Amino acid sequence: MKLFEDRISSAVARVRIALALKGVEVDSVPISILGAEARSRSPGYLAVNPQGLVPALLTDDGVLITQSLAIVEYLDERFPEPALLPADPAQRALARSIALAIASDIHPLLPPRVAKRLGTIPGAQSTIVADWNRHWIQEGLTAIDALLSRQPEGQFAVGNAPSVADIVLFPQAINAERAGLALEQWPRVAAVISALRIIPAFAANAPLPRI
Ligand SMILES: N[C@@H](CCC(=O)N[C@@H](CS)C(=O)NCC(=O)O)C(=O)O
Repeated sequence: MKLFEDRISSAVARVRIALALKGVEVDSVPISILGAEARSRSPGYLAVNPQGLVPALLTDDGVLITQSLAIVEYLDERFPEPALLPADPAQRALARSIALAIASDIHPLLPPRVAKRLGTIPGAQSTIVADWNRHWIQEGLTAIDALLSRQPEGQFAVGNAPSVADIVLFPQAINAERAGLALEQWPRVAAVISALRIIPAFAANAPLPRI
């Protein structure tokens, strides 16, 4: 399999963590997403993924899968151990809902294409991108912390094993710290991230810092 990726991407980090948890190796195809020479907007990559986004996974059968959560679920179905979704239907739905609350409602406000557009708004201050990012991460993780607090206290976001909820939460929390937000303000998020930091599949696959 081939993974089209830029290691600064938190959406890529989700797929990388899932691959590492399952012990599956892929060939990496680097696709830079930042700057004027970003390959993600090149005609060659747009022919692969018309959205011009990473990650994208090319299966050994030649099927191109876009969207990190679709890729994670594909990997979970193809390589069932360890399961990335709890067996219990309600827990399974909760894990998906935490993952989607981040992947659909926080992350889409934060990627480079949004920052680029914000920076071109006439009269925008130079701090607009940092302020914008901090605001949406702050609001989003506050809600996630409240959702996690409804769960019985445990090591992980939902249930007693890492799930898709942890896979999506981890990169987002790392980026929150890099944006200058202390995780301690969200006690349940902080506790889950402390547990995940010592799992090699998570620790080795955090999104790389943007230089
Ligand atoms: N919903 C997509 C989001 C993908 C996405 O936004 N990827 C970012 C990196 S985290 C990207 O490729 N950004 C390029 C850009 O914003 O121009 C997924 O989960 O895969």
